[in-house]
Amino acid sequence: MLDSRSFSPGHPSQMAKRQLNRRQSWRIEKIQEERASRAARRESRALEELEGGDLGPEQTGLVIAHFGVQVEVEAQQGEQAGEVFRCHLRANLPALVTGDRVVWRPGNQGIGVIVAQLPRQTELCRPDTRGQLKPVAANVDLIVIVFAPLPEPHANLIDRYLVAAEHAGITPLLLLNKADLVDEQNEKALNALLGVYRSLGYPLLEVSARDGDGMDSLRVRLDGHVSVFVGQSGVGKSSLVNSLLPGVETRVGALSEMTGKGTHTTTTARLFHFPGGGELIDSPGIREFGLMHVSRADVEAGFIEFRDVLGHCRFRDCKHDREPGCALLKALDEGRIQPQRMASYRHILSSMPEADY
Ligand SMILES: Nc1nc2c(ncn2[C@@H]2O[C@H](COP(=O)(O)OP(=O)(O)OP(=O)(O)O)[C@@H](O)[C@H]2O)c(=O)[nH]1
Ligand SMILES: [Mg+2]
Ligand SMILES: [Zn+2]
Repeated sequence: MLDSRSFSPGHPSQMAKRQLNRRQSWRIEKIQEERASRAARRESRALEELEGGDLGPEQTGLVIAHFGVQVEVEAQQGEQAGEVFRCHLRANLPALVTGDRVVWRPGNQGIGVIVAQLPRQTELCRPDTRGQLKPVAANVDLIVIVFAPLPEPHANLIDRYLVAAEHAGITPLLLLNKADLVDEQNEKALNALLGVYRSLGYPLLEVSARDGDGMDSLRVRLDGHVSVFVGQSGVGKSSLVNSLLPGVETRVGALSEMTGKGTHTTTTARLFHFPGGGELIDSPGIREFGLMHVSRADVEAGFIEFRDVLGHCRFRDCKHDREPGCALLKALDEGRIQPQRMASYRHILSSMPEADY
């Protein structure tokens, strides 16, 4: 979750506020550090106890959820296949995420120890509040970018997800949920938005988790895939999971009456199985998707309509701003690149640190 307001060096008024609060935030940081080190000590004691007792044989498992220092692992082998164990992590393991495959050993009372992480096929990443690249889901092969008439969709956020999907080499699917809320007022803007992505050739579905409209075609599209639902808070990701998998009952939260935005109801990515095969990861909604870890070339590669155009500018270091002989500007002029996408591209670049240009 990334809220740029909390760390952008930005406004003078914020600076003053921050200085006032510096002492306070220093104190909070100290308390958090102490709390974390106490948790780490507890964790290593628990681990020692487990390792000292009777542990079952090494076997493979699937990380289905993540809780601070521990993860939930589903057994994939033997009699206990399908059972869920809360697992401690041996020291020196890399950070695990939902969807990771691991080697682990069961202990007693539903507790186990992770011994190793198995290689990832794919990795969907996003930067944390410090701009550090963090994986959020592993081994998915379909990124479902969910948006809705309400909260109002941001094309730039969709474009950022598309860049992340292209970067990770994972197929994206655009999903308009809450189709029941399409009305005369929002229809025109929504159709324009959908038109942009349709003309780029991205697959697109319109559904209503509430009424069930279109849910069958979504089910068919997800069949046999490992999918992750991403998108703004409140677009209905968890509601979609509930509609697709009756009985699961993930928590759903109403939009804020004040802002019309989501209330960040889902707090950890969780994996669910389809009875007929395939998996689905519900992820926490975000406010803003920073892409500070990718280079300018990565961003450009994420705009699929730029591909045939790039490399044809007169200057090799063209910034596609107002340079003469710029192939992108020409394509924009001729309608081969849509103004909204060009604006999005510029917005993403302007949010990246200078050094990445
Ligand atoms: N009208 C309508 N409302 C819906 C639909 N799907 C979900 N909602 C409502 O939208 C609100 C948010 O739904 P959630 O499923 O919690 O949204 P989310 O994307 O999981 O939100 P986070 O977990 O915060 O990221 C709830 O009040 C749902 O009842 C739909 O198809 N139509
Ligand atoms: Mg949710
Ligand atoms: Zn150019």
